[in-house]
Amino acid sequence: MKKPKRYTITAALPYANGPLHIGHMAGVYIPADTYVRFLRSAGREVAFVCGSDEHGAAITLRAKKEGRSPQDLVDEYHNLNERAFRDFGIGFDIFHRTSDALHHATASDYFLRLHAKGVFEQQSSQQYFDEEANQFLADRYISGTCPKCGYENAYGDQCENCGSTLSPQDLIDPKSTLSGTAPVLKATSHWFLPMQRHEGWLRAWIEEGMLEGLQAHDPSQWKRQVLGQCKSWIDGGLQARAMTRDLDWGVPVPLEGEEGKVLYVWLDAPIGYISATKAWAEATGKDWKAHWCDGDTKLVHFLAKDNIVFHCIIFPILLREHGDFILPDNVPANEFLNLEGKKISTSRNWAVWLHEYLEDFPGRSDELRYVLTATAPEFRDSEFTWSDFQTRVNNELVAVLGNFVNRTLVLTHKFFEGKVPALDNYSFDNEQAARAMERIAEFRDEIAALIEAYRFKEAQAEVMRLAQLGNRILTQEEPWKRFKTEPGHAAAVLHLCLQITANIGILADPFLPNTAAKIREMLSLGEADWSRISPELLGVGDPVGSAQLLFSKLEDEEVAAQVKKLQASAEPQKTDNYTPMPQKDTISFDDFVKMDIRVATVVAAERVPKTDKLLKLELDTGIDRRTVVSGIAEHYKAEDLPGRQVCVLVNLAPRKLRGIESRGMVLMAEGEGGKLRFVQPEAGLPNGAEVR
Ligand code: B3M
Ligand code: ZN
Repeated sequence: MKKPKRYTITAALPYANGPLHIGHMAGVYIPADTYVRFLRSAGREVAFVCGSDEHGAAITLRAKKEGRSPQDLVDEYHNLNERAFRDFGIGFDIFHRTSDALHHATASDYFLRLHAKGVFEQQSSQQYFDEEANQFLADRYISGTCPKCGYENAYGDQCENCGSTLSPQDLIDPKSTLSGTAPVLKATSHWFLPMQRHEGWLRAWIEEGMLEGLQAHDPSQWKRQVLGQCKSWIDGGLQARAMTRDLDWGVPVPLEGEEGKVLYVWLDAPIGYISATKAWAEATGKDWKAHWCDGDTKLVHFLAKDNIVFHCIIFPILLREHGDFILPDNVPANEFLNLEGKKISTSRNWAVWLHEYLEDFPGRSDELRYVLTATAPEFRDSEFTWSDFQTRVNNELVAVLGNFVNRTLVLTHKFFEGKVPALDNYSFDNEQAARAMERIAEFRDEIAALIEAYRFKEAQAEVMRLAQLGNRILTQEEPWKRFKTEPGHAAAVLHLCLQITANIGILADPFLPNTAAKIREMLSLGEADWSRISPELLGVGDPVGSAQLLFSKLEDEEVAAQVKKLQASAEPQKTDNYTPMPQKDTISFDDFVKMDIRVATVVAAERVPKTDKLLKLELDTGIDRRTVVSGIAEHYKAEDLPGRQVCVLVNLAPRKLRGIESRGMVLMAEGEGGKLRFVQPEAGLPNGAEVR
């Protein structure tokens, strides 16, 4: 693949109806910023664009609830989030907004161009209508039970719990979020994008990277979970999707007779990347078209897994139908970050808000960057806990990186008047020290390759390995002890450690920009420039500044205060009218281990005739295929179960139920009102995995 002339990097536009939290940062914005910082330090031409996503039903909903206009709501959160991003150091070239007139014009023109080309089909459809509120309900105005995971507060377009992309009519027991009543289906007409027409080229583009017979990108560089989600969406059969909505807030449909309708938020929001680039180009004299229409531009979308389909299927169709635009080279989506054992939830106030972190820990944004990169959900959901945060800050940043840099500079002032000493042709005692000089180039190439592959967690770990190598050399060579008898040795060791420190001042820049800048300032190195990385980065006699403290330890009280604050602010989960069963008699461990519980996948499911409660499930237990009869028909639709992973007690004696031999029991949890929910692994596991 030839080297791109320029880069357009987008980060998912955060909805302007709430503050940013660490899940957003770990999932989207830190990875994007890390990648862009690397590109810039490597001298590449980059446009890094983002902005507030200010339309969509969720925003009008919240505005209604708070008795204020949508514009007033988005103004508050656009300003809050823009400030938080800036204070945290996310280096967008522009943080635009979709309520801006330039965006409205760009999105309207875009729609008109597609409409003129006959891309859309006008279809009347049955849309949910709230008779009490007397209005049609867009996806986010409808909540109900997710058919995939049973989560009761799923939205009509997405499930916050399992990340599935839904349509309103998938929901079980749909309710209007305006009036709480069950909505009725009513005819309305909208402009649909017939996505099914695009299956052929989409499949070739996603699975082989081929577009019009040319290799457009390398799918082996795409994350498996991204390819997997796209493939299952395409295999599931692409449907026509409404690209307009009955709403009074958004980009009005620019056609006669369509008053009261706006562009679907997932049509207008991605176009927000283009309007943001236009606004940036206008302000800087750059050429926005080069960044969106030139095949020598590499376009990369950073986002989290619940936005994959919109950026890998819907937006590429819109880009291709328009005809002027390039398609993304990669969409390295992250999974979700959980917090202290639970899903982060804005509605339940279970989150660490970015602006509050910055207030509570001024000047310590690098510490959060570091830990959120070290624990990033790059390939599976991951976990943030305050105790792990403290451990990593104290045992890695303070004890390794901070300690190494501090000792190196202090010893240079103590023994060599604060100047880089000569590296005589001294042979070091240990091979690591001798090899360290040539290994600096290896670290550079390894870290660059990992960043280019969007594997930021591993890339950052490599930077820390270099600091650990430096620490080990100091500890093993003990220059402070041998200075008197072997000044040449001490000079060589400190020369080497200063070169390592200087190179870390560049290598760490994508991950720890403030820390890296402090190191470069202490060594008068100027801006981070990847091409300058070398074992001779510093010259003999160069001045070495006095050691600045890079990190300070996190105290137990600081962390305890955060955990207390989190628990105090969290909304109690709606279990107030639920009284759990009393605990059963104590059993021995031996009793427990007699049970053999395995992870299994539902292969098929059907109602047991003439019963209300029974479903007949066909399970792949990893050991075998077997039938289990389960009393869940009042809680799940059979057709929604194939593909779901469940936990099964496999060594339960077989029983005949309505003439069917049932071999095992699917584990269910019973909630308030006797509601049954599957007990399932929190992420995919092989069938047969033992539960213990
Ligand atoms: N506003 C973010 C979300 O789904 C959504 C991204 C739009 S990027 C064009 O939370
Ligand atoms: Zn779900």
